Amino acid sequence: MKVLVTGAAGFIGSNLVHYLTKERPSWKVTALDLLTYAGNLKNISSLVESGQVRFERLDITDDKVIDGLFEREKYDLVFHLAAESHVDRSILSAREFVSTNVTGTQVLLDAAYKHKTGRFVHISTDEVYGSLGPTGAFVETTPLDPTSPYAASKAASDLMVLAFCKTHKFNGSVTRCTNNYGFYHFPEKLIPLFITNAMEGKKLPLYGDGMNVRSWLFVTDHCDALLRVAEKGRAGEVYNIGGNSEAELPNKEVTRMILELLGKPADLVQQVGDRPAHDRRYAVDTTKIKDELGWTPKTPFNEGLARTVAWYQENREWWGEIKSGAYLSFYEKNYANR
Ligand code: NAD
Ligand code: TDX
Repeated sequence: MKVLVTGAAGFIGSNLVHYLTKERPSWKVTALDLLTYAGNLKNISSLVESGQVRFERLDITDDKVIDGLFEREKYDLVFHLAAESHVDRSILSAREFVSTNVTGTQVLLDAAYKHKTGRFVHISTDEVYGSLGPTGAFVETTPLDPTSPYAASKAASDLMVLAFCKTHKFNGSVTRCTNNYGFYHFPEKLIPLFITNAMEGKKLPLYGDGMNVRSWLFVTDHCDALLRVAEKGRAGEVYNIGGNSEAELPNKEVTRMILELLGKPADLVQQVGDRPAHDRRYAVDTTKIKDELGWTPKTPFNEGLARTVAWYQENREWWGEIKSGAYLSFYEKNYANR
C-alpha cells in the first residue's frame, strides 16, 4: 500500500505519520511538505532517518512537480493536510491561503485523478460552517458559512474535492474536525502558545471576553478517525470529527487549566482586543462517523491536556527554537495593536 501524506511536517500531519507507521507498519509512507514556517522536519526526522518514511520537500501548488511525483509513485491513498492553517495570519494576509489551500488542493486532485490514485482523504475543518450560538452542533449538511479568509479557503477546497467526486466518480472524502491539541503543535495556536508563554513567564493574550468556545480533540484520536475514513469511509461523503462533550470549553477555562497544570499565577492572563469576526462557538455532531465507522474520541480533555503540557515541558528545545526565529515578526504584528 503506497500512501502519501501532504503537510506531513506540520502538527497533525506529523502525528498522522507517526500513527500510520505504528498502526500500519507495512504501508510505504511518503511524507510531503514544503517546510514553510509551520513545517518542521524534526517532527518526523526519526522516521525519515530510520527509513520507515520517505520525505519529499515539494510545493503542492507546483503542478508539474506534483504531476511528476504521482506519475512515479502511483499512490493507493492520499491524506491531504498541507495548508496555511492559522486564522490570525489569514486576517493579516489572505493570499497564501487561497494559493495553498485552494489551488494546492486542485493541483493534487488533478494529479490524483489523472494517475488513478485509489483514495483521497481531504482534511478540513468545522470552521467552514461558521459560528454557533450557545446550543446545537454542526451536522455534515449544515450550510457552509465561513467567516475568516482561512475558513473560506478551506470551504472552497472542500467543494472542489466534492465536485471531483461528482464529476469524475473520484474516490474522495472530506473530514471536518474540531480544534486539535497535542504534541508538535506550532506555538502560534492557543494551547501551545499559552503553555509556552506561561513557561517563559510571559503574558497570555486572551482575545475578547475569553468566552469563545472550542471543542478540543486530542490529535491521536483525530488520526484514528482519519484512518477509519480512509479505509471504510464512503466516496463523496463528509465526516465530522469532534472532541468529547466535556472537552467543549470556553478559552478562559482552558487557560485556567493550563496555568493550574504549570503552577503559574492567574495574573499572567491579559485580556486583549478581540479577533475580527471571532466565531463564538464550534461543536460538531459526530453521529455519522460513530454509526458508520465506529469512531468515538477516547482521550478525556484533562488527561490529554496534562500529557500535552508535560510534552512541552520535556521538549523545550523544540519550541524554543521556533519562538526565537522568524515567528517573532508575526507575533509582533499580530499582537501589536491589541
Ligand atoms: P500546520 O500549519 O501545523 O501544518 C501545515 C503543513 O503544511 C506545514 O508543515 C507546512 O509546511 C505545509 N505546507 C504549507 N504550504 C504547503 C505547500 N504549498 N506545499 C506543501 N506543504 C505545505 O497545520 P495543522 O494544524 O497540522 O493542520 C493540518 C490540516 O488540518 C490543515 O489542512 C488544517 O486546515 C486542518 N485542520 C487543523 C485543525 C487544528 O486544530 N490544527 C483543525 C481542523 C482542521
Ligand atoms: O493568542 C490567542 N488568544 C486567543 O484568545 C490565540 C492565538 C487564540 N485565541 C482564541 C481564539 C479562538 O477562540 O483561542 C481560540 C483558539 O484559537 P486558535 O488556536 O487560533 O484556533 P482556531 O482559530 O479555533 O482554529 C484552529 O482550529 C480549527 C486551527 O488553527 C484551524 O486550523 C482549524 O481549522
